[in-house]
Amino acid sequence: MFQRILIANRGEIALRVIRACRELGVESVAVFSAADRDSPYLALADRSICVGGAASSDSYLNIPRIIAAAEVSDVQAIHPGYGFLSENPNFAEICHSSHFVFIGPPHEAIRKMGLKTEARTIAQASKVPCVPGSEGAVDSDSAAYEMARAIGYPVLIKAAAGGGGKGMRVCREDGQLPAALQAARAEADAAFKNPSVYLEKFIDRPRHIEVQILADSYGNVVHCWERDCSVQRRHQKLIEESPAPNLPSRARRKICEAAVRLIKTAGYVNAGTCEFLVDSEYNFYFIEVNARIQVEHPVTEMLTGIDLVKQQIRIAAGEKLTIPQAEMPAFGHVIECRINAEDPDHGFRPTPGVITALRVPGGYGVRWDSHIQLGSRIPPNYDSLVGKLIVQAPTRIEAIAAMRRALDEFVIEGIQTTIPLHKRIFRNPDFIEGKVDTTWVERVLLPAKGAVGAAGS
Ligand code: MV4
Repeated sequence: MFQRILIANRGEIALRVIRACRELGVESVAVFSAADRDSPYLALADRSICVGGAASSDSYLNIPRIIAAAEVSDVQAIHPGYGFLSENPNFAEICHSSHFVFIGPPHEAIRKMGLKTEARTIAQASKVPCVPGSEGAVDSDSAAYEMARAIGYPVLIKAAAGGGGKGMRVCREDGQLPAALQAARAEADAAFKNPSVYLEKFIDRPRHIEVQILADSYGNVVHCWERDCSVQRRHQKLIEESPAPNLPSRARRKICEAAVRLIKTAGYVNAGTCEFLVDSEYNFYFIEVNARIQVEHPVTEMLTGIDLVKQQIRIAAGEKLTIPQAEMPAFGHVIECRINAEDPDHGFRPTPGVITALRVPGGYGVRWDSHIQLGSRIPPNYDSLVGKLIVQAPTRIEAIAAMRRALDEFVIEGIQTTIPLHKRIFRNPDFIEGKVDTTWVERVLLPAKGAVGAAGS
C-alpha cells in the first residue's frame, strides 16, 4: 500500500478521498487554491499545499503545479477525484512518467474512452448494443446524408470527443443537416479542440442508466449494479438512485453483464461507469464510459457496502479484487440528492456566499457527504455542489419517506440551494411512481415560463 497520496481536487470529493486515506492508514496531501485557503476540510489532511490562484487554470487544472506539489510532498500516488484533471489522458501519462501512480485507469484507456467513436467500436466488439449510427466519424455532408437516411430521422449529431451534451444537435430532416453539422463541429472544436462528429439515431425520451464497474490489474471485472440518473436538468444530474425504478430484473441483468463485457474488452482498470440509454420498451444502448469516480458513487456504496474510493486506491496499489460477482450485495434502495448553491427560482443561477446557519439531517440511513460547515464561504469560481444527501432504506417507498424527512430537517442559510426543488420532486406523483426520463425535469417539472401550453407550477 502507498505511504502517502496527493489529492488533486477540492471540496467534497477531496474530503471523501482524505477520509478513505485515513481509514487505509495512508497519509493524505491536499492541494488548495487561493479561494479555498480557509476551507475547513484542509485541516483533515495530513498536509496541505497551495497550488495557485482562484482560477482553476492557475490551480486545480495546472499540471506543472500539481506535479510540483506531488514532488515536494514526496507522495507515491495522485488521486484526481472527479472533474478537473480526472479524465485528462495527458495528465495521467505525465503522472506515470513522473513516477507517480495515477489512481484511475491507464492513460491509454482514458484516451480511448475519451473518443466516443472508439468506445462504440469496443462496445460492438463486445456484443454490447449501441445506438444505431455511423461507424466512426462522419467527415462530409454527403456521408452524413447517406448515413442519416440509412439510420432514419430524427438523428443526433454528437462530438466524438464530447460528453455532457456539448456539440450535440438533433436533426429531423435532410434540410437541417448541413447547418447542424457545421454548428456541432464548431462547438466540438471550441470545447474539445476536436471537430470530429458522428451520427446516432435520436432516442426519444430515454432514461439514463449507468453501471458501476470495478476492474483490477489482473483481468478481474465486477459490476456493482446500476444507477438511474434520469432526473437531470441541462445535463446536470439532480437525483440518482439504485436500483433503477421499474426496470425488469432481466433487463437489469443484461445491462450489467453488457457493461462487464465492454470493460473486459477495453482492458480497462480501476473504477469506471458504463452509461446506457434505455427506451420505453427497456431496449438499452451503450453511449459512453466515464473513466473516473463519479459524483454519485455514494449511491452504489450504500447499496453494496463497498467503499469505492478505498477500492480505487487498493486497485492502483496492485491489490486484487476480493468480491466475487455472485456475492455482490444489494441492500434495499438508495437515493441521492445533489444539493447545489443555486437558485432554482431564478434559472439556477449560482449563489456563492457564506453559510450563516446550518442544520444537517441525520438519523437512520442518512449520509451527508460535504465539505461545508457553519461559516464556510462558497467561492464563485467552481462547481456549485455543496453536498450530497444520500438515504438508504429497505424499499424505494421507504427511501422516499426518509429523503422527505431528511430534506425537511435541513437548514442552510446565507445561500440559496436546490433543497426546495428536491422537496417538490419527492412529492411529485410521476417521480414517486418512477415514471421519469431524461427530459422530465425540463418538460414537466420546470416548463419554461411563457411557453405555449406550459402548465403553471
Ligand atoms: C442521446 C440522446 C438521445 N439519443 N443519444 C446527452 C449527453 C450525452 N452523455 C448523451 N446524451 C444523450 N444522448 C441518442 N442517440 C439523449 C441524450 C440526452 C441525455 C442523456 C443522458 C442524460 C441526460 C440527457 C439529457 C438530454 C439528452
